[in-house]
Amino acid sequence: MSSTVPVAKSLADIYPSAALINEGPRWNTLLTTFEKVYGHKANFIARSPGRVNIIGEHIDYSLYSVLPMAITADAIMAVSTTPTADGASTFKVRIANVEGSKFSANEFDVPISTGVEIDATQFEWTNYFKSGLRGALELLRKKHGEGFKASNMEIMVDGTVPVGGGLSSSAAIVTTSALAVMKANGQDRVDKKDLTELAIVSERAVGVNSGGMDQAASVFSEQGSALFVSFSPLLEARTVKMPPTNPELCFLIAQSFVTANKHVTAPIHYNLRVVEVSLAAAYLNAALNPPGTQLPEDAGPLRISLQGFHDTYFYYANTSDYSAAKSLSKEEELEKLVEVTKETLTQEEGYTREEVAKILNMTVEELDSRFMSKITVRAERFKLRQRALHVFTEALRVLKFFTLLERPLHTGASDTTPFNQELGSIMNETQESCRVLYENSCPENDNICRVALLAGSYGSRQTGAGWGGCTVHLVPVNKVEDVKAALQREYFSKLKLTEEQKEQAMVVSKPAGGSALYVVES
Ligand code: NG1
Ligand code: MG
Repeated sequence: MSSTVPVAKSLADIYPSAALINEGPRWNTLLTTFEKVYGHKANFIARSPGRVNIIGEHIDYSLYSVLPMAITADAIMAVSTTPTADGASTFKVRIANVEGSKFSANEFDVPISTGVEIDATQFEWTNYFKSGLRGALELLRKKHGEGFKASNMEIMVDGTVPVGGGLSSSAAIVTTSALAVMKANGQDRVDKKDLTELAIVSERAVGVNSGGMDQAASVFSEQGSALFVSFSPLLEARTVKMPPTNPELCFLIAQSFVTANKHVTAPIHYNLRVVEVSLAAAYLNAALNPPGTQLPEDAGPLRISLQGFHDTYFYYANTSDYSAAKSLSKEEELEKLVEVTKETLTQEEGYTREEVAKILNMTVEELDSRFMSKITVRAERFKLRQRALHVFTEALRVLKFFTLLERPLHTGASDTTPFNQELGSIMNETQESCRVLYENSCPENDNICRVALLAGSYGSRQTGAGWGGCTVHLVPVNKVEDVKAALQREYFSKLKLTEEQKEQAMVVSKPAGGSALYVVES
């Protein structure tokens, strides 16, 4: 896998062939709109896609591996640059959107030394650009030191990832923005890992304390493959091909049209889960590791993760057990962690601040300041048992799914139905775990999954953060029409959808490529 963002020669390098018929005209419109608005040609286009997560939900911020794939829908930005005068302390950004009536144009001056201010309390579409810009500037200043001179930028944006739909429109636009700023400032070879890491940190600055799955999927994906992403000990991504099956499989993506506004609900949904799993890690550490064990500081939002506990637990496992622990596979370790979690975190009803503080040997004020000052949450009780059980079992499901894809046992079989069913049932278990243990599903998503399974899907689950958003279904190609018809009849026909929503409601997406640059011929 190349380590720098590729420069595409043609759109066929980026999109699956079926998508080219729409994407060609769309890229042309981007360039002609750019010229109409700014009166000259763009120099280059930056592009990063949305993603669908195949398996591994809500475990990236606990630093467990996940398995997403990039989709065709993406953000594209046409850009032209001009140098700033010698000694200038600011540079100018003009930014507009092809859908000018929905997203109004904006321009602002950026202080080179401090970057741009972002008001995260205002929901403004250019905030995502600004957050990518800020991250990229930081990296550029680090690379070039004080003498760094930034260029003025003129930008035209077009995005096709539905907003609030669980397909990560935010990561698509933040990574595209950061990539555009890097390229505009002379970085022709942008390191994928640098880009991913800066996009993760940048996106946290706009309000949600996410893991790094979306940004990694957006940057690293390659056409035709899913992506196995690991976060610990270091960020790593490798492509995974779907093995040939009979019947052939595809992923159907179905929207629920329940919009999860993460920025508003974060204190009771997403960010609360981030806090809960860190509390669970701290609790298990205090209860099970030798007294005084510090969990390793890691790259998770709260710098303490269940993966960190996992590592120390098997490292310290009583000396008598140690050699046994050493010989366990990753799968066996996770099974063991499920067992000890059940024995240790026994309170189904959750834990109060007082209860957690007590075992951590700190005051409630100290607990608040350590875990809840950076991230605001609203809760009386923290369901540590359920959340930790979801994370450990989900991490195990990812490994099982990945192993099946890498080593399909059916080589040569004329009918792979049992194999297909096995993949599907792992996805179904994820949905059940999200519904019951992580409590991030919603009745609409449960219903969509039920209908799809009855109509012939092997595996159905919500994908992404949940509480609405989007679902993904592993469907044999010869059943796609049946599943679509059933969903149409039982779900979509009961909603009042706009024409645009009708188009987005159900999509079969082949894995697309990740971030790319395209240089416009002058
Ligand atoms: P969505 O909301 O689908 O973009 C979020 C997080 C991911 C991951 C999933 C749950 C952001 C930007 N992304 O995805 O990192 O934690 O939820 O698996 O919040
Ligand atoms: Mg998002």
